[in-house]
Amino acid sequence: MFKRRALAVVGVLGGLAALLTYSACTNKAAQQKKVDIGASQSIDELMKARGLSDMDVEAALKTYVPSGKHDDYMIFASGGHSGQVLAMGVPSMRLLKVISVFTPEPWQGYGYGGESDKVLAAGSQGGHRLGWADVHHPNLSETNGDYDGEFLFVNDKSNGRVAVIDLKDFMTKQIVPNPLVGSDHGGAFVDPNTNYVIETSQYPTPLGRGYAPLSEYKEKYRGLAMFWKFDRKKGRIDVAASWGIELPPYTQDLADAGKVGSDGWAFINSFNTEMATGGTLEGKPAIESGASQNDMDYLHVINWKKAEELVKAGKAKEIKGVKVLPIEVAADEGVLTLVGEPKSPHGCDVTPDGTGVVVGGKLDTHATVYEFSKMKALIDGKKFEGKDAFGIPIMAFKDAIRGQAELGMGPLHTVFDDKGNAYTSLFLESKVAKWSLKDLKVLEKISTHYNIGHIMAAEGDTVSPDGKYVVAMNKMAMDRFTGVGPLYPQNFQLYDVSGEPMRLLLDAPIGIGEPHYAQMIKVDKLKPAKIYPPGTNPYTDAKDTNAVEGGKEKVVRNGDVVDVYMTAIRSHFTPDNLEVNEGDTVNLHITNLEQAEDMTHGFALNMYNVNISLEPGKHENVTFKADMPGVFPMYCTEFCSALHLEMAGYLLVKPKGEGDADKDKDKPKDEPKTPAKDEPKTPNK
Ligand code: K7E
Ligand code: CUA
Repeated sequence: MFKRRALAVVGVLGGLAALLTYSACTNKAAQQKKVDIGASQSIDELMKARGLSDMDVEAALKTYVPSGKHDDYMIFASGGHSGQVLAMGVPSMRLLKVISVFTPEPWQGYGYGGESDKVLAAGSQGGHRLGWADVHHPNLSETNGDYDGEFLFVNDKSNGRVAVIDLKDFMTKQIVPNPLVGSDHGGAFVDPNTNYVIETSQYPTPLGRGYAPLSEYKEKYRGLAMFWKFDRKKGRIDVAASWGIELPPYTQDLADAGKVGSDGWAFINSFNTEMATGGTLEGKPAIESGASQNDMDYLHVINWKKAEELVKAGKAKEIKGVKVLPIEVAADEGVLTLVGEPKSPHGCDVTPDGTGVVVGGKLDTHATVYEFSKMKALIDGKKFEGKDAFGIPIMAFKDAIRGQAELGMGPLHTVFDDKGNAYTSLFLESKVAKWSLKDLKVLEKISTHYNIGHIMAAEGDTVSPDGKYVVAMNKMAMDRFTGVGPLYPQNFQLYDVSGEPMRLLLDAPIGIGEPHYAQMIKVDKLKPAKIYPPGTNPYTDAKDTNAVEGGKEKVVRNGDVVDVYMTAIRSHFTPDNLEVNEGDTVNLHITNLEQAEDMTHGFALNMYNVNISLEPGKHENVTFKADMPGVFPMYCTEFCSALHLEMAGYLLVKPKGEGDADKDKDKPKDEPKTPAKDEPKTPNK
């Protein structure tokens, strides 16, 4: 025990280990008592006092990142129903930022009167402004199959949307609602050069979201694989250049893009090929049992490069303005082919070398590894065992696979390391299974606490995974934490997979939920900005046309529209007092003149629901209708200086009939004021 610990310590913190002068073969207790760590307690005494084992101390040494030191990796994790994305450091598992994506977030001034309102509004579906999202799968942009640290894409399962986050400033720049589907799941996944952000539907609905009774499910309901064209230069999805492939009304699930030799292909697992629609009140089986009748569902194998050509050649039909390749065309042209998947498939992960596709099975004990070259040969040679009800060719299962790995109960998702190993989450067994891609044999298993869903590894789904760390994203936490009521914390568990056996290092409850997928990137690939160039509008990535320079502040009135050109700098706004008339439309153009790191000012206007964040150099445009007369303090919401509390001013909204705010300025000071009630009501100009 002692020897192992000493070695681990040397490995992790060589310097400290040397200082502690551990030795593998001496009398431990006597030696260690001498180790003074500066707080009058030896490590042994500390361990005893805190009830820590050797393994606990090893885990602590492997994850502790001293103040001022930075983590090696960053996790981008789905925030689940919160609609946000979490950025966390590894190995410390410290939460660095909750990136606001689909849901308003006050600290970042996201959705409270500024430019971000337009991003959120663009994410409306069917004219409804949506107040939440169910984020499932964050995906980093890739170049040649490796994370490049430039962009992050996430999907909203509940409302069928995809968002683009720019990692220059960790801000959401675009939300694209899919006008065709009722929900999505597979995606957002990118191809190895991020030509496309791929989004695939989950629960089938009529494409375009029209009405059709459930009795016409087979005829009218459909799935969709959407290929959102990504314009990397602009950093936005080019909606007009995007297109889709119509899919049968099976419930498409996870998806992944091919890489290396399988680049140009995409794979989607599915369930409910029975096309069950429930009807529990009428005594029909629930979808859960209706969808579990067949022994096999279908992996969808898609040649998207070919689909792209066919769309360009005019073979698509338009639904709600989106070009969609019909099932018949996709089936006939070899764009869409099916192959069986055992027992309630879940997960769909392409191996780092692009030769295999790993699919789990929630009610199975195996993960199936499909061999891309075999499937390609079957498709090219048109060797099929039949067609489904929609005329889509089906490959024989046994001819399409490399083999099956017997892993344990309920394998879901799989990630990879740098040594040819795969790590699969076992939901029912609450374990991670490490297995070899070479012979599909299990090497070891380790417990999670509990009911692991997704799993992530350092650079784990790139062409060159790093190994080192694996994180389990658990569905339950049970006995892990101090109670916070019946809704338990969501828990990430960090594992060291650099050697054998795997080691549990740390629990990280995240405060929001329920997260699904995450990706982990080496931090040296990220190049986030520290400040914005003066007057930058982050939503155009350019200097705003209304950007304000110091000394050029002004108020311009045009009828009942008031434009305020304002600056913020420690510790005042200029102008700091505004007077408008009830009913005026007020446009605030605020530039933060600071160019010093971390000198963010906030701008809050109470009662008007205005709250924005002004990072150094940032410009914001806020519009509101001054429909509430009265006096409204406006102030800076970031503690920016010793005189931060003094960074304040007033908005005065003069009630209708009390005279014009501008007109009053010209009146001689000594003119007696007429009480409002005596004045004739005149509309504001
Ligand atoms: Cu398995 Cu939406 Cu990726 Cu959750 S899904 S776990
Ligand atoms: Cu600016 Cu507080």
